[in-house]
Amino acid sequence: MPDRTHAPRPAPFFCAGHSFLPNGMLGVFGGNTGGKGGSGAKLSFVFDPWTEGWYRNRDMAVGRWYPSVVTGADGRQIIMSGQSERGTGTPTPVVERFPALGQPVPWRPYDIPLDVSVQRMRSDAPFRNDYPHLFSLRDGMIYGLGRDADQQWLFDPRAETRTDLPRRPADFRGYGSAVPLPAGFRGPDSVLVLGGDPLDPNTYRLSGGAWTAQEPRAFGRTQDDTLILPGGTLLTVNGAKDTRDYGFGPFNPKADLKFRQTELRGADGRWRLGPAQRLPRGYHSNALVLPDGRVMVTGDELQQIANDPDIKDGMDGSIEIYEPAYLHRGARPVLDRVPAGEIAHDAEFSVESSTATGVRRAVLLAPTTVTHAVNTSQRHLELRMTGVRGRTIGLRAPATSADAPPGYYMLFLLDAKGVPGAAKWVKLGKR
Ligand SMILES: [Cu+2]
Repeated sequence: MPDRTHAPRPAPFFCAGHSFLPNGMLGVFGGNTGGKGGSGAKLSFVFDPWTEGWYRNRDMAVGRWYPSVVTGADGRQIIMSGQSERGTGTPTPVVERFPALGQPVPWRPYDIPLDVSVQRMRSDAPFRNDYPHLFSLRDGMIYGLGRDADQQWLFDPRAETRTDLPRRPADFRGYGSAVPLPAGFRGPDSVLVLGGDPLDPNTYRLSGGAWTAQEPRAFGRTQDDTLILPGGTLLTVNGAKDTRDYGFGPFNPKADLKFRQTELRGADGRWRLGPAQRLPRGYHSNALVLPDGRVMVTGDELQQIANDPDIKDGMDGSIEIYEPAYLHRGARPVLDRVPAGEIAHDAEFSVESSTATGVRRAVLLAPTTVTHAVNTSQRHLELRMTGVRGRTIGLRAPATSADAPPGYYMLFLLDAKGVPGAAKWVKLGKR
């Protein structure tokens, strides 16, 4: 493992699927046991970010290499797709849930799931291609958006049924990003699908059961990551022409500039170019928003093969930090204190800020865990401000767990210029 201890790699969870649990831990499912072009592992793990420890749970019914996982409104995880234990070319239609109904949802950081079982669900998800985009939207339904245009499905996690969504306008999308669009005080009710085709710069929105073409980005690309920033702007980083190809042929580490080019989507839905990344990052790249408002960009294979002089150590070398323009517009709002305990949905609560009078917006941003451009957990919600008294700002939590699944969120305060301060973590959902 590329960690401080250099302990032996405990399990082959290479290219697994993951999302967060209400207790702040990460559920990680699947992997690759090797052979047969990639045999799916049945592994089920939980990662504890406080101790950086791993806990093993009972195996899934099927192996999964390249699965997707999403956390639903009840805090349980739904696991779909992935190449089965029989090897590449055998994506599993089996849908499983963690923890199984009847077992408690891990709620607090000391609730460590150990030896907990998954449960097969009655509905199947016969995706022809792995790593579908999965989202739990404000209606509590799970949206399964396959890479194939004709495999767009709606799953009811309670009734355990699957129904068809309309065919997506664009054809096959491989390793493009998708984002649940911010929807103000409510949870998201639409998804923007981007990337996945180097020849198609368009973006496509699924909303109200219908697809519409939206503003294009400047370039088509695959392997991109699109993040929601604290103010609701979208940021695309990373990208390639194809797996291990930045535009000048397979395994050529030279990159067409456009694959290093970041892009930003403002409130008007229009895209504009941001700065170029120092290095191109495509297959197995990664990106996330840090609590201080910066963006961390990392991962990739090809440029590291070419540029990492220590490649023999087997570690992915570099991290780039992007500082969005809002970090360079002068003083930032200060968030001094947030509730230490759990915040119930729809409850009023207060935070303390020494810059309270300048605060115009308060926002929850879910942490993200992304791989292969699949990011099921990011979510952006505005919090209603109920009043400011001195340093105290009254806020109201999102109405339901369908709007915002239980768990940890970054709480950002923003000023009139849209500048966010550094976030503090809050725990949403009260037992
Ligand atoms: Cu992979």
